[in-house]
Amino acid sequence: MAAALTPTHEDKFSFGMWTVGWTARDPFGDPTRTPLDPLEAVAQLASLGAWGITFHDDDLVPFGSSPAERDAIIDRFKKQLADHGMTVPMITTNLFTHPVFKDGGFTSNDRNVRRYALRKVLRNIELAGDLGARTFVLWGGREGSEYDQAKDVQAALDRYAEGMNLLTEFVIERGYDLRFAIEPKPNEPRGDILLPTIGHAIAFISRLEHPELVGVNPEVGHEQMAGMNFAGGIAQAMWQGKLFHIDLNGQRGIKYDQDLVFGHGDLINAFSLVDLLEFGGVSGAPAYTGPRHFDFKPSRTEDYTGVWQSAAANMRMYLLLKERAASFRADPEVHEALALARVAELREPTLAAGETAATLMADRSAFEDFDVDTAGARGYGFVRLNQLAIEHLLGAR
Ligand code: GLT
Ligand code: MN
Ligand code: MN
Repeated sequence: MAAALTPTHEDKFSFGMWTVGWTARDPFGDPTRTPLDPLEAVAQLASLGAWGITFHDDDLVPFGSSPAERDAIIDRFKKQLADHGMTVPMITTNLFTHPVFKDGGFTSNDRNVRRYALRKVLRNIELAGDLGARTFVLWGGREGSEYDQAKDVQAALDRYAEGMNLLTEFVIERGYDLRFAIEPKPNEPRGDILLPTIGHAIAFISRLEHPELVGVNPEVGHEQMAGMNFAGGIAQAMWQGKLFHIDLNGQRGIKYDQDLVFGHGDLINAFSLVDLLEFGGVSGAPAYTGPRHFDFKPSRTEDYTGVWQSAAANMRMYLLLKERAASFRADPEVHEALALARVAELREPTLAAGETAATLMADRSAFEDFDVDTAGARGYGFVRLNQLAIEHLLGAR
């Protein structure tokens, strides 16, 4: 395998324990795989070249374990991490599996459930602090409803914000170096989920007491389920300074959440995404330096050989796309097409330094003397640029 396609710790590839550990139960069928020991997940992912593993509280410590059992499990897990040189960059809490959360956690209509959910998260934040995780993800899959009359959405947002404010206060008090990342999703398992897209989540965050501690963890498939352009959404999250974490996977159009291997869905958008993450910063530097986290589900057809092949495929897809994006960026014909398309010109402020509405109104060249017919007739060459991108993606150049 070419060196550039072999995952290393510099690539910061991480996987949810629930991804490789998914036993493939779906709404129509029983599991097709036996449960995976978390220690085995660490060993296998490490051997494939992954850098980190992430988990929900209940993925590691079965729901309802005694405090002594919990401590023993965590100790064994820490030793396994150390033995395999693996890190835990992110932790999250399961507020969706147990029936108690059927109407949500932070936004359940039942106040006692909301208090229980907050306690469950606080306990898990202590574990995150203990393991040195830097990001705490909150995916509110059950925060929502099926029926408009059943949920007072404005009250639910109040309770969501109340919960987030408590969590940020707690992290500040304890002095943890931990930030929160809200993961949007439009629907599934609820009919409609609160904070359905990146934009909704960012708008919500702006109303919190400590917005600086809260960002987003967008997932490829979740935006694409809603017909959104994922690379475009990520660019806005970056522009807002809110891309705290990312869930990479694949989705083929507007349908149920497929959680395919990264790049096995909309490949062109995956190419644009990797190009943005790796080369979209200042002078072609990476625009994002956090974990490249895979949140996929090995298909139900796969046995454990297929599970590990799928895990490896995520990292290889990312590295292949990175290599293809580098080749696109290095091509002189691409530079020429970018120049003709005036892509860089958009970086130039529309107004000159110190210009005001009055000086713009006095500038005849901007309006009275501006030749709109010539400007309107001129082509931008965007199709040629896109063709060049796809030729690089296909390895044709
Ligand atoms: C769940 C969901 C994912 C979230 C995980 C974090 S759990 O599998 O489908 O998108 O990222 O809670
Ligand atoms: Mn998903
Ligand atoms: Mn996810």
